[in-house]
Amino acid sequence: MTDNDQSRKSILRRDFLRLSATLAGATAAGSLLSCAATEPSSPAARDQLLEQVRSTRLNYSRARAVPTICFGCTTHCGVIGWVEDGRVKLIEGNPLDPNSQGTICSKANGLISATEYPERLLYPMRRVGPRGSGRWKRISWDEALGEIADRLRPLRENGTPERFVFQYGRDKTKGFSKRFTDAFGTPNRLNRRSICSSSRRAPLMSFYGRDFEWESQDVENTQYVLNFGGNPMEAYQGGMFMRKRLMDAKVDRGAKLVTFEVRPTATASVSDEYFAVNPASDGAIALAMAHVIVREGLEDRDFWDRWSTWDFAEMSAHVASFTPEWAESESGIPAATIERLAKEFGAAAPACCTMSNRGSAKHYNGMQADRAIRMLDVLVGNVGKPGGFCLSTLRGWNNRYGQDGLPVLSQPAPKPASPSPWKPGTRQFETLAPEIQERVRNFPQMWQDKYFGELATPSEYPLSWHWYSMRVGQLVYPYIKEGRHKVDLYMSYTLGAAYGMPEANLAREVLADESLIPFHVAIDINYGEQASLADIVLPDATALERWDAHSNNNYGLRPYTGIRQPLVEPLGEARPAQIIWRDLARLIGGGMEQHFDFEDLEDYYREWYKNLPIDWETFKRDGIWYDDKRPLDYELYDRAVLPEHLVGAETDPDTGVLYQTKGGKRKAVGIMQDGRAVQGFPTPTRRIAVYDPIFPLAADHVGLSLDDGNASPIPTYHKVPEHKNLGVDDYILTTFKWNVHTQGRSAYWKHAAEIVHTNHAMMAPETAVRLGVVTGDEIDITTYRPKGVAYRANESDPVGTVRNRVRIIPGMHPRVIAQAHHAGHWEHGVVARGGDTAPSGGSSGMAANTPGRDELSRQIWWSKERGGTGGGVAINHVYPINAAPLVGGQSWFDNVCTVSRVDAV
Ligand SMILES: Nc1nc2c(c(=O)[nH]1)N[C@H]1C(S)=C(S)[C@@H](COP(=O)(O)OP(=O)(O)OC[C@H]3O[C@@H](n4cnc5c(=O)[nH]c(N)nc54)[C@H](O)[C@@H]3O)O[C@H]1N2
Ligand SMILES: Nc1nc2c(c(=O)[nH]1)N[C@H]1C(S)=C(S)[C@@H](COP(=O)(O)OP(=O)(O)OC[C@H]3O[C@@H](n4cnc5c(=O)[nH]c(N)nc54)[C@H](O)[C@@H]3O)O[C@H]1N2
Ligand code: SF4
Ligand SMILES: [Mo]
Repeated sequence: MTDNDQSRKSILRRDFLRLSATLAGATAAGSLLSCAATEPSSPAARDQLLEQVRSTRLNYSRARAVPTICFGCTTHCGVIGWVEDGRVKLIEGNPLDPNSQGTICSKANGLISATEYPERLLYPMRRVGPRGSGRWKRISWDEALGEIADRLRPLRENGTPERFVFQYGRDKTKGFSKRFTDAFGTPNRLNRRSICSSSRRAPLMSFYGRDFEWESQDVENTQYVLNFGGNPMEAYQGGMFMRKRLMDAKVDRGAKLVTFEVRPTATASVSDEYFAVNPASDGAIALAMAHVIVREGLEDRDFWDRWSTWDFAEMSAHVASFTPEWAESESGIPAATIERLAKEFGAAAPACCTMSNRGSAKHYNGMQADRAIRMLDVLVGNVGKPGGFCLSTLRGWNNRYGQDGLPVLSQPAPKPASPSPWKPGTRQFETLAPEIQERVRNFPQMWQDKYFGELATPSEYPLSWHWYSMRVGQLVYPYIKEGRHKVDLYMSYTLGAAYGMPEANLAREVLADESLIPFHVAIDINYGEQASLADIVLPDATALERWDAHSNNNYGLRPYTGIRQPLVEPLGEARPAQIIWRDLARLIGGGMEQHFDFEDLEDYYREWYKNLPIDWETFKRDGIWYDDKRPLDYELYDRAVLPEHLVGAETDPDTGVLYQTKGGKRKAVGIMQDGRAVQGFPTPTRRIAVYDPIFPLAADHVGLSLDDGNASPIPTYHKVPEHKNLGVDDYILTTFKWNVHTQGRSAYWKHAAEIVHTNHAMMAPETAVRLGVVTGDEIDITTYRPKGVAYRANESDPVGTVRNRVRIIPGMHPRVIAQAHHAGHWEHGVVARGGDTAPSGGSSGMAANTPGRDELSRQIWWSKERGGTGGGVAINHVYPINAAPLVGGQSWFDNVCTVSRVDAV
């Protein structure tokens, strides 16, 4: 190819991208139009339709462009909202964002749908019927906050603040809610990271240290990507940041993408090679690749010896037994293929990287699978190299990983102190069950110092809170049911547990039980399944109406930050959650109020960002601050230790690790390499902990057999116990995310629901033949409770059955049945319910008289009433609670199921 050809190709590619960006925008705007485009049967309806079209059309010359940060999914792209006549009309990408580089996906405009949804929550509401009955009355903010404060105050005054339990899903207030729970004094800040990514993050934090809980592969410059079960073209935390970079790397630079999956995703479709693997076998493939790399001498020995904690000879002996032939028998991928791919990966080093996500990690053996995958990067020495597995300073601007001269950004003072750990002798400790007290007493000091009771720090899962507060969200409800923790007031925020947790029926049962949860406050923007089980519902301002601080790891490999700012005033009486907590703190009093001494959220965030090298107005105008003068974050580990960390530092003569003692605490700050004091990695050894003794240590303390793969200090493979003796009629039930939807919260975004509104059970053609079904047939899927897992909600077997329709997908693994998340709602309004005006699991009575709802119902052309599919089926009651040992990550993709055809009568 000539230079000319090359540049023409890039130009064509650029034009294509520009065109597709325009089309993406147009699709979003177009869908707004199409919301209105329904059967203009009468002249009046037609006029109304035209008016609606006119009012949604954006007049660029009159509109104001305001940058903010998208909240459409976990990726958090910088976006620009076009505001006209007090409404946001269109959302586009912000080209100043170094992560998203000006791109957005179709979900971004869902923020407008969420804001303008006719059935949106606009007023505080108090339950009037039994909990869950759907009977509500509108109340004033004073009444709502007054009642909540009156219930909370005595808990604090009586010294039992822990009976206030706060659980969040996507909290992007970045520490504001913690300010509230800390000031209150409760350690029970719970999340649901374990059902999301904890088993994916733990291996990273073990290898590289807590500051690198997420990587930033240099996809832009890579030559080769080995992807184990990530779906960046449709989902993925940071998928948007990879999408354009991956396509540029592939099209402009001929990079190769190889994907291991169980179904043909969009990522698989743009991959050069896609393999449907046996479920939960990714770790076997990775170890066999390590075997080939070592056997062929493709490793970067110098990098390994310098940076890994594991002796090369011992590692070689370990991987020797994981042959490609063995991996073929585990994974179904031919040995010759594994061998070829390993050699290609090794040959591309250091411009190569691994990628993985829930597909590899959310299994009983997933934590070790990800450790095996991560080891491949260390072996070929691509870590921190151009085109390699890079680590940017996550929350770089907080400067936790010692970058030189970065502005320090932090919450305004006075910040409240965090609650104290529950140690033997404290009142809280003495309330624990004797066997739990015993376990905690036996913990090493480092865990005793972090123990805050069974909800926040479940003692059976010490690694869930060892590196970072990941918690074990799916156990919160069963633990409350078991009486492990007494709750007086439960507050949920951005959380859809009643719909999206595994065994969501158990979550609902506990949420509905007033003896277990006497009072439930839900802070939400929409009346979903979670809010339907509350006593008071508080309407939050949407992401287009509020402030939030922003932080992400940086795929542009330079520190950056952004700001979420209000584009429009909150509708109705909605209020930003921060204002809700401020006002509650003032009402509760007792000193809490001193941490909430601000009138305006803008003042609060201005103070937070006061050390940015640009002024506040410029920051608001750009929406993003990016330090483009800095060297890229390559080989951070090789940078000199900061001078302030060298003061009084001592070197351990055996390991070369540099320690500094500050305030009586000894901390590793760097490592000597070739006579230089360099930073290394923020792990205790300042090296990459490919060998990490924390796993057997944790196992030992919770009584997990050291034969269990989860207990291994080195990356290993162990078969999922319940997959060992699969019968011929057993299948594996999996689940996934659609590109146009986001979790449980987008089903009512009409443009998204028009594209995808159901969730058929997907299966390979050969599976359908075995079962004697064709697309559209009904089947019953029954799941069974996994044997031998650390926690079992109860011993009953099976878990449940879901009736769904078949959709045949060529290219799927024949053992796998896959059902998408997002569909099957019975709340979140009439769009989410696929036109069903009579919800099955409780009633959203509050919405019955919402203006515009009838019109909205008429527009749902996919409703069952009109012969369509309706809104799909709720599936989460059949996914068993299945917390893998130590880290507690939910094994979403291991479920053994049987399938039977529902014969037509
Ligand atoms: N469009 C969209 N984007 C999102 C989200 C969303 O809801 N919608 N949610 C965000 C969130 S919270 C998350 S956690 C991320 C999730 O991002 P991803 O992890 O990339 O996506 P998932 O769909 O959760 O699961 C990944 C894939 O694992 C596959 N899989 C199942 N079992 C196996 C296996 O044994 N081996 C392999 N190799 N693959 C397997 C499934 O088929 C599925 O496609 O996406 C984020 N981005
Ligand atoms: N079957 C199946 N289940 C899954 C998954 C799967 O792939 N398949 N994925 C799992 C994963 S990875 C995750 S992360 C979880 C997600 O589970 P959840 O954290 O429960 O996330 P959502 O379902 O998005 O629900 C969040 C709630 O937040 C509300 N909300 C949205 N925006 C705002 C806002 O701006 N302010 C406030 N206050 N509330 C808001 C929504 O209305 C909704 O009620 O689901 C898990 N469940
Ligand atoms: S990927 Fe997520 S954050 Fe980015 S534009 Fe789409 S919805 Fe918004
Ligand atoms: Mo997630």
